[in-house]
Amino acid sequence: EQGYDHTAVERRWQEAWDEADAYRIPDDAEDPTYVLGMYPYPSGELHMGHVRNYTITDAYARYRRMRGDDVLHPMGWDAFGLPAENAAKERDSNPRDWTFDCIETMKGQMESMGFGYDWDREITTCTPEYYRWNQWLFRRFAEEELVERRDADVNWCPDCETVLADEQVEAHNGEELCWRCDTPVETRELAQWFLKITEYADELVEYIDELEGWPDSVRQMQRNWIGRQYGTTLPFEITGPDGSERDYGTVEAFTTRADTVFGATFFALAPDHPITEELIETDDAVHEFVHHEADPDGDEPNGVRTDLTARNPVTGEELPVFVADFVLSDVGTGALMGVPGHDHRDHEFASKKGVPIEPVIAPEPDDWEGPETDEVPDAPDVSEGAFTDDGVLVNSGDYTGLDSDTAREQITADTSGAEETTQYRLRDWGISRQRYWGTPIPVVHCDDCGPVLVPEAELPVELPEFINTTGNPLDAADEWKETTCPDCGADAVRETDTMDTFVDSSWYFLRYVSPDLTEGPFDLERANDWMPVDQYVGGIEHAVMHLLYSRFFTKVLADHEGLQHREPFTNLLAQGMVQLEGAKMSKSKGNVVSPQRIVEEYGADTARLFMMQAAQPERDFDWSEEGVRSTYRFLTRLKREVEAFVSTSPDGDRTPVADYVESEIDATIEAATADYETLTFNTALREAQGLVRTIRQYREHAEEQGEETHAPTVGRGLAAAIKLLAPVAPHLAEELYDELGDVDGGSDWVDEGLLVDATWPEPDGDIEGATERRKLVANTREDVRQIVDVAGIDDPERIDVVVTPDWKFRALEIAVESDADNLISELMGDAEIR
Ligand code: ANZ
Ligand code: ZN
Repeated sequence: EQGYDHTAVERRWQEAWDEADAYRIPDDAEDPTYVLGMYPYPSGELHMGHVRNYTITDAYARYRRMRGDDVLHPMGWDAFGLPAENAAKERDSNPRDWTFDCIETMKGQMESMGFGYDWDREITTCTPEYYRWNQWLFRRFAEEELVERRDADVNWCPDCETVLADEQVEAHNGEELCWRCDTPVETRELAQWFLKITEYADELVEYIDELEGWPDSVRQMQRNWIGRQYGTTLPFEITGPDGSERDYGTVEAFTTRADTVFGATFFALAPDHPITEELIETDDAVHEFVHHEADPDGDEPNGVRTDLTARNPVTGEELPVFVADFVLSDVGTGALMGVPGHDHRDHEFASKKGVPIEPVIAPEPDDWEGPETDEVPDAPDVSEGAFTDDGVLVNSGDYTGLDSDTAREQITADTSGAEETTQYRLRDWGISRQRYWGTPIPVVHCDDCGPVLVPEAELPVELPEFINTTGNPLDAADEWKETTCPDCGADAVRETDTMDTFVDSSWYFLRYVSPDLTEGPFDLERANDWMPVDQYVGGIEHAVMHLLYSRFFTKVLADHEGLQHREPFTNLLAQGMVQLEGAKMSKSKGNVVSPQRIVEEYGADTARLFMMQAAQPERDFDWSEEGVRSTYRFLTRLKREVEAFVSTSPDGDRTPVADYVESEIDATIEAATADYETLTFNTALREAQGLVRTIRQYREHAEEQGEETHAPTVGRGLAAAIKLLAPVAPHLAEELYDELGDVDGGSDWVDEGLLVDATWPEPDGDIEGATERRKLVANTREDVRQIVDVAGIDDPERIDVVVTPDWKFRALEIAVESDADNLISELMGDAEIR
């Protein structure tokens, strides 16, 4: 089967859109619909994931534009990051050249896909024009006390003598190795810069409830990431062995289950708790455990008993103190009370260490009416496993008989030193990266003044030339490093850490509103008008970090820079993966399908249409070459249908069948429009294709009857189908729309000008009628029998099995309604009945 010259068609219309400046959005637009795809990392070439992501935003942007909205649909480059630095080291070139080469390639590919961006708003984060505003924002955050410098662990390669980013550490058989020399990586403490996102933890978790345009899964992932928990901190007095002079005082332990305090049978400290660090010096077993045995990432809890005891503040009992690797130093207080009867991990640990396991919570009986009227239930058997639900307290002194909720409150209130505490899993965001290709952190270190912010007037602190060394090239850039203190003028050195690239992406959506502004990161008034992003689309892998950091930045800018929006993204679509034989496409698996090849062989329209048709955008789907070919055949057939219409200029009457086709047009428009509103492209496209089929059947039917079709019906129908396809297959749609205008009467169904600027089709007739009629379609043999009955056909037994809901039956129904006897027999005569 011959195809069509997709290359010529696509080139022609890309040029026409360019010439017409079709996607430019003027600065004075009032409140454009903001449609945004997550900007790509310029890694070399577009992959299918990009193509899917950007087809979704492009289709939606084109749809909104045809609905009459101003649309802001920009694109840019997340251009800093380690791969560029690695590539530069390998090739002995520099990250900048590599990055800009990649950008050029990918931009060309985007243009060949027909993505309609306002390229005047392009941003590239590795340019000083962009990253100076990262530095400016760092200053602003510092001024608002949202920046902190503190020690944190980093990966250190003793052989290369350099800090390694997490991505430069490779796991091999349980060992963490340096990516370049395979030396086992050590941990070192270094002063690092943090953004205090925890200050916003409450607001970040509470606003999740309002994000109704986000997928539930992403909302839940953010809630879990923030991990807010209500609980109690209880003070445990720690005592050394008999004769010990050392006074350890009290250590607080955080618990969400104060109701289980009577079941506490041990106490445990984190391997890097200050008391543990003291014990390492004096207690060989603790030393051995911390340095050689502790495995916080392991499946099993491990620990060692110390010679300390901890006094339970509620019962007065003395508990053995362990150092245990499942106690995390940065959670709660770095110490916990162990309740093996009611916590799985504690149970496993106690079983291993021979610590007693005692039940203090019983499942609440169904008819439980409270301690005043009922016997306290029996304690459960917890010897084989913990009972972890809330319930009724047993073996718990005066609290016995209370339910867990009440007990938690009372125990917290009654115990001196106990306090209600809210605990978060969220940590402050460490943004220091010991590498070159990122935004220099705008700080100077002075022996006298300490770390000093680089003054605003001296921004940007530009990256020096790249130096190919083993470590951080900025450390080796002596001339660049040596400077003077902005405060006292003494000799000083620059901070050589650069920022995490997630800083760049935390506010890039604001930069698009005024990409060339030199007075600030974004034009406030315009940002207030244009934000938030109405529809954001990207990969689920960004569900937490990028999307959480962006929310954090937006809130800080709302509090301190006058931004009138507290959330950046109203609607979020997390697109599914494009797979091959059920597996994610990846170079290592060798199952990558190149978008470029598909565009060359079948054209961008086919690639786009196939993807949007294959599945709902949120779903994963399998790439299928057969599916691609069948999409291509559909477009080819559509082109033929339009050409057949244009070349024959039919002149038939408006028959009942034409009426039926008219009502199909209306019903299709209504259904497809509703689908476009919710970005359910696959069903919208099925509608459009169904309409094309109906029109073809109408023509074939007329030919069989030796009649001609009604031109205004076919013209309107084809125009509608083309418009419904236009957001997804814009090039061929534009071509056919152009051809459709050339036929006699063309101006009745085609507007002047380009299709990108045309208006979305509207139903003509009584739309409710059309949709209703569609519901009445003869779906089953019974339906047809009824229709035939009403029509008074003599021999209903002729109908054995009814074919699928073919248009002829719908037409038949209309014929029946309008008593069109001739049509009825005509239709019945050649209906596909076996
Ligand atoms: C006593 C207790 C009894 C706890 C019980 C739980 C169940 P989850 O488990 O996610 O709800 N915890 C406290 N500090 C910790 C630390 N630094 N490292 C590891 N675990 C720590 O989180 C709350 C529980 O985590 C706390 O409540 C504490 O164990 C443990 F039947 O205290 B629980
Ligand atoms: Zn100084």
